Amino acid sequence: MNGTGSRTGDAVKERVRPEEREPPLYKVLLLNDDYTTMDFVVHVLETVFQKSPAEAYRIMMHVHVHGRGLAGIYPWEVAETKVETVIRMAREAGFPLKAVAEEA
Ligand code: TYC
Repeated sequence: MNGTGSRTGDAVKERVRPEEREPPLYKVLLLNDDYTTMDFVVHVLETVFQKSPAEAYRIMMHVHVHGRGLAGIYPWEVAETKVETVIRMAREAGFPLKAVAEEA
């Protein structure tokens, strides 16, 4: 054995398979309600989810019409933190806005 075989074996075991190394992703969804103002939802989408004003308005209207809508897709810890941030901001502002994370 000249060593080539064992190197090849290692190369196979350590083959790069990006799709198997990605963390699972989670959708953060905003839910509609009758009390949270449209302006507040747009503000949340701009500040927590880094949406442009036009995109934030579009997502907010989608949630308003369809009941729920996608704010972003993130690894679990980021998604969970964004859900907590949305709910904290909403409660501090006196709104019942809800956000949930679900597997993408
Ligand atoms: N339905 C709310 C209203 O008419 C607006 C709204 C949009 C609330 C999206 C929540 O996630 C939401 N004021």
